[in-house]
Amino acid sequence: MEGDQKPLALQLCPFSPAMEAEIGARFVIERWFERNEGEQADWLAENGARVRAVVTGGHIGCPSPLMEALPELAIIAINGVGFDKVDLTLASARGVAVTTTPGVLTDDVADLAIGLVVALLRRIPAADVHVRKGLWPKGDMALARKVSGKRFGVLGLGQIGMAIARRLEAFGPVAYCDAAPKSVDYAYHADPAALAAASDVLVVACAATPATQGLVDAGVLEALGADGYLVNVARGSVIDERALTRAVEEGVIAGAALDVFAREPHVPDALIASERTVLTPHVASGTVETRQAMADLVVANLDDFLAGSAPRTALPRP
Ligand code: 8YV
Repeated sequence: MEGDQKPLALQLCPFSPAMEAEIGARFVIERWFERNEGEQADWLAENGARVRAVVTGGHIGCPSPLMEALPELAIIAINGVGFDKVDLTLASARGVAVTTTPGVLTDDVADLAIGLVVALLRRIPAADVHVRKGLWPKGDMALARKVSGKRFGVLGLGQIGMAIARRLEAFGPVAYCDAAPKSVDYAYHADPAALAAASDVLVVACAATPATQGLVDAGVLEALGADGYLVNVARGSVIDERALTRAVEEGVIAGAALDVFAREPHVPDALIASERTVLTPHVASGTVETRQAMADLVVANLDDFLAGSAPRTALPRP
């Protein structure tokens, strides 16, 4: 296709060069994230009516005012599984298909969750610093906590939660909390605080929805207790971050390992300063292999759209 015959797409965040090349072979790309607000407004006034696709990350989504400013928008292709930053009702009303990349990142997110559990309890980042900073010859570091034999709680037993639970079985008994019991052998708790009270390590793996907003609150953290650990690979919005920060500072819980935050890329200073935390910058799906698989699925959905078919992993309309 020649440049000016290709449809126009807005790219809302950076992707790998290979993914950008694939999208660029199919669309004229507007690199939206590189423009300031004034430039965006000018560009929209001139070109907004020609935009057919938005390509974005799960952590970015598509702001509703932007969706509303694109009358010919037909598809929002998310490079991720989270769709909490897209108003699906608005998209549906506007006839916009919203696609995600389910399945292909499940293993990576579950693997990172296990890595965070072990890193947190065994204090692997602190141990690394102990060696690197030359502290070892001066003395041993403080003892860590044992992982095997701990009781694990998984908050949200969807595809990712289940993959985490399966891996955790190798370490100790697993229980879970979800909207309703599932046909699994793990102990079920209807209430997050009850799950926290029955867990040494609580792993948050639920989707961010209005129902899960702030689900892990001060009460859940108190129930987890001074010997309890929290791990979050879901979304920052599922946890009351102020309550968590306080709980970490005051020793209400033993520690937290977090890949996601309420206002990324901002991380509260107190969480950064604390020795009770292990922090990663939203990298659960961030491997070469998985990002390639995600890119392939994004492009396959765009190809479906361009061919006039239903995109293969479009979300159901609400
Ligand atoms: C990605 C994610 O970090 O799947 C999601 O919803 O948040 C992550 O996999 C992000 O979407 C990459 O674009």
